[in-house]
Amino acid sequence: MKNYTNLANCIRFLSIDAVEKAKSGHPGMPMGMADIATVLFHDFLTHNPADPEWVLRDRFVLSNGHGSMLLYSLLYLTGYKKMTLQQIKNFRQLGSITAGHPEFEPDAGIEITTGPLGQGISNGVGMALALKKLTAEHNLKRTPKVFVFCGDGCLMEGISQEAISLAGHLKLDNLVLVYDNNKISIDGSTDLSFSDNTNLRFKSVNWNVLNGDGHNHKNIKDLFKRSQSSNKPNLLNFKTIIGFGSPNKSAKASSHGSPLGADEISLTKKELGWKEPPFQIPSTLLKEWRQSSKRNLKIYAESKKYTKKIKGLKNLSTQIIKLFDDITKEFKDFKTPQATRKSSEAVLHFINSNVPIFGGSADLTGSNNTKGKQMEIVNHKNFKAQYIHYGVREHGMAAIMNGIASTKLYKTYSGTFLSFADYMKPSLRLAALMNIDPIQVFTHDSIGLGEDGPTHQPIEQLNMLRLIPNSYVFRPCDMMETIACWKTALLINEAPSFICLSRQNLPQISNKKINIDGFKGAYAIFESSKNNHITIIASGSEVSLAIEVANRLKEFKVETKVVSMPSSSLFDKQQNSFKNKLLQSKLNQTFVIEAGSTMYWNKFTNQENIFGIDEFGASAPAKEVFNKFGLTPKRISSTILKRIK
Ligand SMILES: Cc1ncc(C[n+]2csc(CCOP(=O)(O)OP(=O)(O)O)c2C)c(N)n1
Ligand SMILES: [Mg+2]
Repeated sequence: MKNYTNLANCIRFLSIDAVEKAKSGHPGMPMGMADIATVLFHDFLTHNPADPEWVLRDRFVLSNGHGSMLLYSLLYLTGYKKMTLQQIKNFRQLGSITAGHPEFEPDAGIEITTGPLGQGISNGVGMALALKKLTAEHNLKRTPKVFVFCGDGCLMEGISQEAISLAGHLKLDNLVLVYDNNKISIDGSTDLSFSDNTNLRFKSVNWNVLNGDGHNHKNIKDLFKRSQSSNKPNLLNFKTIIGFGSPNKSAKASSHGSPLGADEISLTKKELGWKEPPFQIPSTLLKEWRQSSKRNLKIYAESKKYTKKIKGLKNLSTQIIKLFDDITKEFKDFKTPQATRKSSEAVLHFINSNVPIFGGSADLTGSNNTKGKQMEIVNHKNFKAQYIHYGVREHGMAAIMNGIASTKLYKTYSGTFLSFADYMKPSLRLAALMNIDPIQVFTHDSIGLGEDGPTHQPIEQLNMLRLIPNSYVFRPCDMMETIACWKTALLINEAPSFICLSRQNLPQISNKKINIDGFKGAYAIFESSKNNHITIIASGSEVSLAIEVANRLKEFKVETKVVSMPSSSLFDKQQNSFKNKLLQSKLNQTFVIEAGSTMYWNKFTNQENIFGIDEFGASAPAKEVFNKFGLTPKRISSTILKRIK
C-alpha cells in the first residue's frame, strides 16, 4: 500500500501555506478531504495532465469551491503545466489562475467555475449526461466518469435536490458524488440547522449510497471500487474531520475560512510529522504524485481511435451559417401573424437535425415550443436522444446546462417562462462568467401573456438579464427576427443567450427590412419619412405598437423612425458611428417602448420618454392589461406630441 498519508499531507501543507501567504482562504476543507482526493487521483481518476482537455477524460468538479486550494494542489502535484508552484504561491492574487474560488480554465484542469454552493453538483449532472450521450453516439467502450466533491453546504442548497432527483431518474451511473460529511459549516456545527438523513434522501431518488471513513485509505479505496459496478449514480458519504491534523482547529468551524496562523501551523506540522519549509514538497513525494496518472497512458493511447472521430462543436459555424441561409429562404415571404414562440419552434425543427444539440424544457414543452419534430426523449435507455424533460426544476436545469456547455461537446438550449428566469439567475450569471454558451428560451415574455396575471408577467426580468455582463438578450418581434436571433445565439460560443419570446400572435413586419447576415442587434424597421423628427426604439411585441404610434404621429406631421432592437446587448457592441446614425433624429428626441421596467433604457433617453411598466402586471386579458399601463397607440402618441411641442 502506498503511503497515502504523506501524499495527502502534500495537499494539506500546500493549502495551509497558500492560505497563510494570501492571508485569506479556506484551509479546513482541503485538510479534511485530502485523503479522499489522494486515493481518487492515484487510483481511480482517468486523466492525463499532459493533455488536460483530452475529451475522454473523467471530470473532477469541486462543488464546495471554497476549498479551491485542494484542486490547485492536485493539479500542481499531478503535473498540469499551467498550475505552477508560482501560481500556488500567488493564490488569490490578481492575474493568477488560482482564484479564490475555481474559475473555469479547462486547459489548466479547472473544469468549471464553482463557489456558489450547490452549483457544482448540478454541473456534474450535466457533464455526466453529456458524456453518456457521447458514449452512446460513438459506441465507446468506456464512459468517462464525473467525480464531484461537495460539502454540507452544497447539500443544504435546494438546487442540489433538483439535480440529484433528475440524475437518479436518468440513472446516471457515471456520476460519483463524494460528500465531505464533516458536520461543520460557517456558523458552527450543522446540528444548528441541518438534520437531514442524507442517505435516505439519496436513496429515495434512486442513488447508490455507500458510507465510509474519509481518513481510512483502505475504506476510501473500497468505496470508489464498489461505486464502479453500480448502475445508478453514486453517493459516497464520507465522515471526515474539517482541518484534519490541526490540534486546536480540527473539527471546528474556525478552520473553515481563515489562515491557521503561524503557531497553529507549527503544531499541525508536528502532529502530522511534516518537516518541510513552506511550499516545499519532498522530491520523492512529488515524483510519486507526478507518476500517479501514468497508469492511464494505455487508455489514453487506445482512446485515439475514438477521439479522432469526436468533432464536438469544432467547425460548427460554417454549418450554422449555411443552415440559416436555408431557413431564411424558407420563411422570407411568411405573412401569417404568429407568436414568436411558434416562430422559434419552426426554426428549431431545422436546428435539431443539423446541429449537435441538447434541448429541453422545465415542464413547459407545449408552451415554450422547444421540442423539434424529430427529437427523441432522453431516458436511461436512450442517451442518443436530444430532448430533456427537465421536470419543474428551473434552477437545476440552468446549472445542468452549464455542465453540458462546459464540455464543448454539445450546444444546449432549454425553455421556461421569462418570469421564472429569477429561479435560474445564479446559474445564468455563472455561464456568463465562464464564457460558455447555453441558450435559454424564455417565452411568455410580457404582460402580453394576459390572464395568468402578475406572478407570470415578467416586468424586471428582461433588464435583470441585460445587466448580466457577457450575456446576450434577444427579443424578436416576428418570424424573421426570430431567425436572426437564433442564428446569432448559435454562433456565439463565449457567452450565454436568452431568447425572449411572445405568447401572443404578432404580425410579420420585418421581412423587407432586416439584414440577417449583417444583423447588429437593431435596425430601422419603419420610417414614415427619410427625414425623421423623432426616433422610437422598441423590442418584441412592442415593435408593431411603435409602428402604429408612428402612423398616428404622421397625421400630426411628425415623422418617425422606428428602430427595432431585438438585441440591445448586441447593439451595445457596435461602433458609435453606427449607433448614433441609427438613432439620430431632427429633434434629437428618442423614445422607447417596451412592456417591461424602464430603468435600463435611461441610457438612451430621458425617463419621460420611456413607455414601460414599473409596477407588477395584472390578471386580465392581454389587451386590457396593455390598456391599463397606457401601452396603446393613442396614449403613447398623445404623450409624444406633448413632449415635442
Ligand atoms: C450559495 C452560497 N451561499 C453561501 C455561501 C458562503 N459559504 C461558503 S462556504 C459556506 C459553508 C459551507 O459549509 P460546508 O459546505 O459544510 O463547508 P465546510 O465548512 O465543511 O468546508 C458558506 C455558507 C456560498 N459560497 N454559496
Ligand atoms: Mg461541512
